[in-house]
Amino acid sequence: MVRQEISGGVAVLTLAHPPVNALGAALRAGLDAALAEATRDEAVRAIVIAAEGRVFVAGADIGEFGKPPRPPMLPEVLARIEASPKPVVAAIGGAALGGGLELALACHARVVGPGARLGLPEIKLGLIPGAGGTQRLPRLVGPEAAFALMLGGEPLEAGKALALGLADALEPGDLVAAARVQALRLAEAGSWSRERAERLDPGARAGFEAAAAEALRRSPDSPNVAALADAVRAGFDLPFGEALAVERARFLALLDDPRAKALRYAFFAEREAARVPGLSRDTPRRPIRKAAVIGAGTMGGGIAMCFAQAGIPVTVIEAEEPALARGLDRIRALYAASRARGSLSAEAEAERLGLIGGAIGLERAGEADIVVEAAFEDMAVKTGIFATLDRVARPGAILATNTSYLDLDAIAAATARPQDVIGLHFFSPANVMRLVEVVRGAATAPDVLATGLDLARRLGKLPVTVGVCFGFVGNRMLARRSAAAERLLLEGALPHAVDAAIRDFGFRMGPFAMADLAGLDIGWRTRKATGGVAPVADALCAQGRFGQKTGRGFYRYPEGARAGERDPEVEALIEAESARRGIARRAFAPEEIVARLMYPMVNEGARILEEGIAARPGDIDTIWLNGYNWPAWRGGPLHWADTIGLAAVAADLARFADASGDADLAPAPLLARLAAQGAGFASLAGPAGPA
Ligand code: 3H9
Repeated sequence: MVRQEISGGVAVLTLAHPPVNALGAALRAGLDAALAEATRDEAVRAIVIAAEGRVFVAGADIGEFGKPPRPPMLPEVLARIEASPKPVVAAIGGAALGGGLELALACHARVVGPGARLGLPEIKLGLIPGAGGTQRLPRLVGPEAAFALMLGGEPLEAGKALALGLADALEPGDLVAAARVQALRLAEAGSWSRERAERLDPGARAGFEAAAAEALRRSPDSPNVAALADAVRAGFDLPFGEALAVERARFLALLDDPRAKALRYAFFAEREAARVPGLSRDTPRRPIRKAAVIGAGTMGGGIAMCFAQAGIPVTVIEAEEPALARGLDRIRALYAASRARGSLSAEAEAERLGLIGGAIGLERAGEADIVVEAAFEDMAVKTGIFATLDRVARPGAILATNTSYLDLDAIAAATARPQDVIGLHFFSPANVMRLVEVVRGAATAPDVLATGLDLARRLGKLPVTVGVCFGFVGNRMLARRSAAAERLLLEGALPHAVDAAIRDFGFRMGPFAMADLAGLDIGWRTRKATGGVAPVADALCAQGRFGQKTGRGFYRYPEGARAGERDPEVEALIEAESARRGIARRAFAPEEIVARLMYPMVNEGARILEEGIAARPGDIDTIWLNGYNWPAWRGGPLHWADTIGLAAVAADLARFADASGDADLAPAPLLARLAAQGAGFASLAGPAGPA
């Protein structure tokens, strides 16, 4: 696990623990032993710690968290490195994250390669650095810069790390050779063991405190932001060793916080979602060199931008010139806005625009290796397009649809090559949202699915494989929430109260504000096509209230208003609708609103699992976390339901079903079974990592 090579007075210790050199117990022990040996060996004057593989060290082994501790603990190993009688230099070629960077910080110098990325991302796992990061980083780069890095959690690239003083040298060539030279230089100068400041510089305190106050103002309820500020503050108030103890205590306390557990669950669920039943590394892939997108609307344009960003030439195809011109103009405007904001350079903008072409007529899709249809959401329109694509697309091309509700198998049946048809359900705005539901049809060939997944990753997306059903995973569950929200309106809640309860739950927006933003006409059209009913939303649409774009929806949006305002007309309409149906209105507490909206979604998730539409609970949670802004620290709807207890969820659902007469609300068989066993969704084949 740790290779040791000694030559020219330098011991190079190479960490070799694939895939990411996570610092599990065995690697910690191996490193500790190798260090002790190198320290004893008189032929060794200096030590280099290097690593095999793309990643230097991804941090502590997250899978060990929550299990009984296995010595040696990382802080002890790092203390021994720091106190080493021989200088230790880290040679960092790839990512050094969390405990990986803390390891490098305990070394006496850091030499990085151009591909190095240095960061302390613990905050994203609901934690703070727990192996000296909150003390060693501020002493190296200053408390304010260190606090900003730990608060953001984003890694620095090599050049920036060098500029900040986090890295001592940037070596584009032989990294280990450069680290050896550096280590010998330190040994000769005898200056590696220079005194570490016992306390942080009091002159830097005001700047740090201002940044800490701002962070707490922005995240008043995040336990780890407060803990991070306290740990850094301890560096001003206490000697190094005592400040380390403060950090460690805060880190260990956070490990048990349910919010941190949910974030760890999500980390592993996301990675588990990459494992798709029936596929393997050996499944062949089809080459994707050119793409075509059918439809220059918001969705089609966003998808085309994803291809351009990945360097894949893409042709946007429309039926008529004005629609194409409008679509291409919209893309240009989005890029111009990014450039104005400073998030896109003029060169990158020109490069991307150079990759996006426009064309009229489906025949122009003939050269593409993949065609993504993003036309109007209507079965006849889609089958018409696919029948034509069948004629014009080159043999072996992947034919993808961006449908969000329609039956992929019916669309595939319009072609003579259903094995080449797949769903790529992007979320809006497609160039921003990370999630893609990759829909596997009954006939989709394994190499087509594998290529679709790879392509989504190439586009910077997070693909999750789903099966065919109305709305797939995300929208099918969302439909339950929308129906429940409508029902609540009729029973006595008002839009602003429902939205407030859902925001307090952790969503950035409530369902009604969200519907106003998306446009109420979208759901209206779908309901008309599918026989769905939403009494309040339908009545609003009948009055031309389509949401923000018409200035009126569930809320009203006076000229210049940033958020919607309560609208007495809407509230009167809702009350009239209740009266018409003979429903006695009553008040709802926020907890009841949450249960009424979320439990039916959880129930639908159970049905989705039972039908095999999603392979595992973690896939469903990954979809909700990345496509619907489910609050990350609640770990996704099914993980959240587990934290409540499925027996309680099932009992409430049974009550809702009785009270409403809606049999769909009764606990799904899988949910009822798990509840009866006292088990949770986690007991099903779930994410590999522990919670
Ligand atoms: C920490 O360090 C706390 C300390 O302050 C205090 C300690 C006392 N542990 O992401 P990938 C697995 S907290 C265990 O697909 P990539 C991952 O599950 C930690 N496993 O690769 C996957 O397994 P599988 C702070 C880990 O190339 C495989 O490695 N560190 C860990 O897209 C490949 O992962 C972080 O938060 C881990 N730490 O990205 C960094 N990391 O193949 C977390 C990865 O079985 N890691 N695995 O599904 C990352 O951000 C990315 O993995 C990385 C590589 C950028 C490194």
